Amino acid sequence: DQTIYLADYAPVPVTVTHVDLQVRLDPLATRVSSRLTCIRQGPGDMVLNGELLKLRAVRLDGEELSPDAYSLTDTTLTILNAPDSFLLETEVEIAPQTNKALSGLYMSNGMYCTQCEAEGFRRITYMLDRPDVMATYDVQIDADLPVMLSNGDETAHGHWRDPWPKPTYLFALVAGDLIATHDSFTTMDGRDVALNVWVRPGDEGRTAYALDSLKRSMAWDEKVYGRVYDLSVFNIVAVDDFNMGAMENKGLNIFNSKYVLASPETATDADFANIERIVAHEYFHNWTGNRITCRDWFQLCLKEGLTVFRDQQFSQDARGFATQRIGDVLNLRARQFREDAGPLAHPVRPESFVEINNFYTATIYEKGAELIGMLRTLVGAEGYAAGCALYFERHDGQACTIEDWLACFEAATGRDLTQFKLWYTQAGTPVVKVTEHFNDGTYRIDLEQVIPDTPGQANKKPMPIPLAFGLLAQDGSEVVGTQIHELTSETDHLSFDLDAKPVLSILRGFSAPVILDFVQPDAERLTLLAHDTDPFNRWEAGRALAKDRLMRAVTDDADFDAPWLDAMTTLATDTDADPAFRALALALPSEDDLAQSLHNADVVPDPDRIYAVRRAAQLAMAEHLRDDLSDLRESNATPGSYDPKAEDAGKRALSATLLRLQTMLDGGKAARAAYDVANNMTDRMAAFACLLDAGDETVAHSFEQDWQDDRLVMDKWFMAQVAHAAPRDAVGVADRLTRHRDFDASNPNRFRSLIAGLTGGNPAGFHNPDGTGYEFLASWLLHLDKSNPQTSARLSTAFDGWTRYDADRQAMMKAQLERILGTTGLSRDLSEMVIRMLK
Ligand code: HT7
Ligand code: ZN
Repeated sequence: DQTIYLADYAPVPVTVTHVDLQVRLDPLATRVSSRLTCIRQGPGDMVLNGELLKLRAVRLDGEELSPDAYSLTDTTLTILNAPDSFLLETEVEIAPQTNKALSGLYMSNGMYCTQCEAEGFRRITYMLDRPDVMATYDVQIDADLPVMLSNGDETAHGHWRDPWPKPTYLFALVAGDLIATHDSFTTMDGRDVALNVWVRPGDEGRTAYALDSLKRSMAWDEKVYGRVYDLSVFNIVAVDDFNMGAMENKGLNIFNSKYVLASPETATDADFANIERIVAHEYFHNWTGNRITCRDWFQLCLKEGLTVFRDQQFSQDARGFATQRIGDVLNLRARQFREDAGPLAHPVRPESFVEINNFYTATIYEKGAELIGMLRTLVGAEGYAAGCALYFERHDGQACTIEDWLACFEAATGRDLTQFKLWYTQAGTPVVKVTEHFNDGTYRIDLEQVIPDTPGQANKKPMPIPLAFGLLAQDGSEVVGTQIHELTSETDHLSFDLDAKPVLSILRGFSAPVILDFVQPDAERLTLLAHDTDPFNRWEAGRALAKDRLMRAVTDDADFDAPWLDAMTTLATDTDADPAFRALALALPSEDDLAQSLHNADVVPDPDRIYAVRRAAQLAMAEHLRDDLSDLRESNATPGSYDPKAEDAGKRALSATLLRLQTMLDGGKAARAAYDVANNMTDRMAAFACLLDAGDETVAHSFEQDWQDDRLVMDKWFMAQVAHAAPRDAVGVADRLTRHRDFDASNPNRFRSLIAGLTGGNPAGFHNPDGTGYEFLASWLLHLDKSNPQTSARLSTAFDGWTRYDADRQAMMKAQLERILGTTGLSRDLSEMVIRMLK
């Protein structure tokens, strides 16, 4: 059994305090010479990690080690009977060019780069590759290359010194023919920091937004958290072949080029927003993750949940609270609620894992962030600031646990957080049932919390749930402003003396990551939609109305009623409201959201029916708005040159929503006109998607002619064609595109675009009743698993909802999961995922 348990944590008997590395770069025979300063802390042998390394020499205090003084396996080098303090030297050889897993040292477009989180450093040299071993580093890169970067400050060309002790996972090295855009930032204590964004020659015209986002992040972290940058240089490098979004290596962040490069012609508003958010996220890790890191990988949410919370706060300040919060909640529900409801559910702090790379999940990140938000609500903004200040002071330079984090808030606020800790240990999304009673001037709300069983966990304890709520009169005026009620027991109630039954606005701002079970009359939801002072709940009321209608259309063939369509029209035409908000309010729940909601209501979801009903709802909306659509789009135009600012992005989002409705009516006429005049990628992609939806047979070809030399734009092309194919054609389109000359499965962005275009972008296509979608996915996962298990395992989660569906689909998905599991040579990554999904 390869399972690793939190309960088995033990500190290392011998630690490393300094790492001296010399790296002689060569595509097939890179030489890594390492000198580790080692100090004994307790009894036991020193077991170093190492994978795919050719060991050429091992010396202790300058003496070649005799074969009986150490032992070697495929994954370890054990130094037997090590002294109390010593210098351990090893020389190894590695082949970065053949590394297609993109973990350790690898090559991308002729450039050398590294990815060490979580356990990539062991593919570079022998080391204690775990986060509680923190060391300073001296790195010398030997190669005839113009740019050679590592962590810390440069002392000579290719020589780097990082004075801040760090775990191996934050090590980075980059070398190649790169070009930088430079800027600088003066810290609040008056130090100048050089800022560089390094890209492939030719891409330097697309770095301005990333640099600007970096400077704004640095200023924000000083102002809001009092965190100041601590080196004289901050480097960002854009890499085309990258498994995830970006990596917070100390002073040398490495990014997927998709989250650095942007120009109006090539990047959409969503791309700009992602760049801003991810640049901020990685920068914020400098304190929450790097200066204070995790004791072990079970504590991953300590850095990730907190840093996501911080990047969400930053984006709210940059882009507006309401729209950012709605977007974050949509993302949480789509990814984390789905995960929490299926076979892959796990606590925010898991207790065991086989492959840590499988735990970079929405639960650790996004639910982890919600826990920080709830903690802030419970202790108040001042208590939160005091707890954070104590955390930074008490734990700087340490590798910590969730207990350390919570203890700071207990000490700073005097609040007992024992029950709150259950949020970290119990998986599953709590359901809060709300019932109302009004009698003789007394208004009463009954509350009940139910936490569902999840794999390996049953009979859970009640958790503290902060419920922000307010009360409105039936005319929409507010009678009770926002209050926080802490639901700490299984059942509870609230009472108010009132003359008339109010309209309840509960879970304002989405104050806790729970599912509300609250049947509220349509009239009250319409009141909330029109008048609630809490913008999140205004949106939520509209969402609930839409979802009810779509669900009833699926189950009972119900019509889309005039009062609802009138409300949607009012929203669309309300020029006083923020366009971004109107776009969000007009968007219908996704097909996957509806499938999960139907499943929760004990209805077996039919993907084809859901697809058809959503389109029918759009058509009904379009017909209701028919006379206004063109004028509305015109009044939300953003003439002049493109500006990525939130205000303009909101108008473009609304305009795209309206164009989709127009396309339902005119078969693509307006979209064709919009496509032809588009001067930016946001408008172009919106029109392109509409044209594909309308079955236009020429636009894909002309788009390709225009953009075939731009790899990031071509990712969009691959994805959109699959996502917007008619469901019955989607697998065929995806299959055809895998034979396109530009399809390269070894590039994760390209692979993900095509596969996720089907599994996430076209659910009715993926769930084609003939099972070809399942077979297609399984075959490609098996193909990729041979070279890049991390990405293959990540994309396998498309199967995690398999038990929701009808018996035929279940059988076909199960058969594919079993086919994968029965394949010899399967990676630990993919096999763990499939085993968990089949349990
Ligand atoms: N801390 C990083 C997570 C990560 C990662 C990034 C790129 C490639 C592989 C990776 N494995 C883990 C990114 C972050 O959360 O900021
Ligand atoms: Zn992170």
